[in-house]
Amino acid sequence: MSTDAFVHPDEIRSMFSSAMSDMYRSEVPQYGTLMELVYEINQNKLEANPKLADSLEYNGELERIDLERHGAIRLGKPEELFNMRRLFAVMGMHPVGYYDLSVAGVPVHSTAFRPIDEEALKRNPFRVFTSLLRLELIEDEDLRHQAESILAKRNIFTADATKLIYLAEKNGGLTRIQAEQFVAEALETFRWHSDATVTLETYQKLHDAHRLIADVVCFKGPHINHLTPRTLDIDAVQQDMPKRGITPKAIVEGPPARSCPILLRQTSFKALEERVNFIGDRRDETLGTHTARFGEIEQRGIALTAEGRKLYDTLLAATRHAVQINAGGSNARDYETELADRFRAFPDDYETLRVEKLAFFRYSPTKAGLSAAKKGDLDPATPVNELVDQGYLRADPIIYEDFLPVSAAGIFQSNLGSDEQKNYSEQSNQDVFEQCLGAPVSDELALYAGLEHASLADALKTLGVRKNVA
Ligand code: OOG
Ligand code: NI
Repeated sequence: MSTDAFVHPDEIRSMFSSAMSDMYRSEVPQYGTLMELVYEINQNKLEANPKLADSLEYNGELERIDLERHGAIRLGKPEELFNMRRLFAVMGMHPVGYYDLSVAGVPVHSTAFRPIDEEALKRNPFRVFTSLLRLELIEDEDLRHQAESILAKRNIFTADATKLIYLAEKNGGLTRIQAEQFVAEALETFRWHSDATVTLETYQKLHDAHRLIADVVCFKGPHINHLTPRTLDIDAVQQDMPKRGITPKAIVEGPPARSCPILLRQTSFKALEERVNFIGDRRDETLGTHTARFGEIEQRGIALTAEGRKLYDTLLAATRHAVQINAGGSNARDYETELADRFRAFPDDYETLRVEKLAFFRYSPTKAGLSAAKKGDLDPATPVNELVDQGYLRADPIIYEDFLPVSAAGIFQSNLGSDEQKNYSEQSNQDVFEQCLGAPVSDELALYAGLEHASLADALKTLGVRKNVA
């Protein structure tokens, strides 16, 4: 390879994700503790459950488990979102999905930047949940204008990062030296800055309007606010966290524990109170603090079809209607019981999930299928379900790579200081979000459906069978 060949975007993403993890570990020590705990529990789970280990290995997920994490940032103005899309594109991360967080009384809407194709996901599935502040939801007009003019003055990207993004777009990639420089420069945007851009008084005014507004508006950049490792057993991690001095939020967000995990389960904890220097503070004194950064863990399960997702949303809404968690989280056990009861209506074996088309699967021919095809024993008109029953075709869960708005709302809420659940009416505005982004967001369901179709078409072709779905 010549020295000026381009570095693959997947490799730049891995470099960036590992640099980010190192930075976060040094900024937020509890993150390191959490990583150790998650690693130990994942090892135990794999040892105790060889079937799970085999299936992860077969699907190319075993290698990515320890690399796997997501982060989150909150941006202040459209131009920041537009340029963030360009920055993430350099590392093969693209906007997928639209999340309206006004449902949680949080004035943001969001997308996830993530790799899209299967190979890229296998190499490194690093994702960043990215929110844009919706200043139009601030009622006080003066305060809104003040926030706008503070944000107008800042540039969250270094001059060199901007230049390297431009070069990557113009030349179609970055050389090794440019890629290394890009990672170092991009990291600057995500770093914590303890110098605020405002006085304590302005901070407090914005904070009173909404803590999140102060977090976005008063600092030089969109500090990464958490990095989340993927665990294979979230209940075990949640249970062991207090032993390591970490206090998790009252409940695990998302579906209940199941033998076939679906979608995403998450829990978080408050990590750090930062000391902040406000404008006008004397050099030798620190008057204020700000809580921005937290920790989170997640467990991922199978991606659901539109129908499966509808069932999930219905059961979750019914649970939340029946039991609302109070601010202290003292009725968390009632919520968990209700959730488990309601979700008995959701089939919990892969075969039913597949046959009832509630979830997405990756198909591949088995050894028996290949040898039957070779011998000419396969009737080209055999329906898919029969091929599976006969052991000629195998179906593995496609993992959910995205986020859940109600869970995200719970995570936001908990880190803004309360476990109380709030159910607000929606104020989605995907069009405006996409205008700011300068591109449409991909539809996650279409991506999973595409993966399933492609794998089935490939498998059937190899087996020499026509597509007969039923
Ligand atoms: C993002 C919260 C959402 C998740 O995993 O759902 C999130 C934030 O607090 O900025 O990270
Ligand atoms: Ni998160």
